[in-house]
Formats: sequence, structure tokens, C-alpha cells
Amino acid sequence: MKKVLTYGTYDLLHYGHFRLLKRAKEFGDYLIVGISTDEFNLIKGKKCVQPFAHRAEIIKSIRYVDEVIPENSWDQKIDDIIKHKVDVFIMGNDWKGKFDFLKEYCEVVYLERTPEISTTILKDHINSKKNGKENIKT
Ligand code: C2G
Repeated sequence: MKKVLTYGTYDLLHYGHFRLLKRAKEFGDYLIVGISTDEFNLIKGKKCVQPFAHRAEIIKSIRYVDEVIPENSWDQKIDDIIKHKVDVFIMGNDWKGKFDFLKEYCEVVYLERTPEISTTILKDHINSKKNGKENIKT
């Protein structure tokens, strides 16, 4: 069984997240997703709308995802790769090069990021509606 591993916050799940997971699964038979905990997101400088438990449950329900594990720190990737016998580590190419040190342990692949969609865009859109400022053409 070829195992694939990726990590992320996955707040306010959107099409870009979904496409990353769908394409990641094509690299193997079993996809593990490390979801950043609320505490780790604060270290990453991210304030989530949805708590870890909700984000993990939503990602776990995606047909391409086989297992969800908590991501508590920047430093757990090598241990996770060894523990879960991972063959391929995948991230969007906004992280290109950042995880090349993992090439010693498994294949490292950076997939093209889906343009024009992000959790920040979704938050801004929701806020603009709330404030009555329709600044994104629907
Ligand atoms: N992504 C994408 N296209 C987008 C937005 C995100 O392909 N339009 C990808 C990112 O490249 C990442 C995954 O979706 O591979 C999850 O994105 P985030 O939830 O923003 O995760 P991030 O904050 O980048 O956390 O240790 C790694 C970190 O936990 C990654």
C-alpha cells in the first residue's frame, strides 16, 4: 500500500483544499492528512473560524482521505513519515522547497496551488457582505 501524507489548517474548507486532497490521493492508495490543531495554528499566526474537531471531522469525511492526525508542531513530520511508513509527502507549491529536507525519508511533491481561492478570500467576502460593502462581484 502506497501511503501519502499532507498537512494543513483546512479552515472553511474550499475548492482549493479539496483539489489538493483529490490530487494528493492520486499519488498512492492511502492518504493521511495532518490537521493543524488550534494551538499550533496560533504558533502559525492563524486564527481559525472552525475548531480543530470540526476541521478534522470534515476532512475525514472526504472520500479521498483515509486518516486524519493532529499536527501539533513544525517538527513532527519526520516522525510521522517514519511512524506511518509514508511513501510520498505532498504540499501545495506555496510551500515549494520548504520541505525538501524530507526527501531523505520519502518522495516530496509540491502541487500547483488553486488560484483565486483561499480561506482569507472567503473571510473577506463574508465580512464585506456583513458590512454591506459588496466589493466582490458575484
Ligand atoms: N491549497 C491549495 N490551493 C489553495 C489554497 C490551499 O492548493 N487555493 C493547499 C495548500 O498549499 C496546502 C493545503 O491546501 O497544501 C492546505 O492549505 P492551508 O489550510 O492553508 O494549510 P497551511 O496553513 O498552508 O498549513 O505544516 C504545513 C502546514 O500545516 C500547512
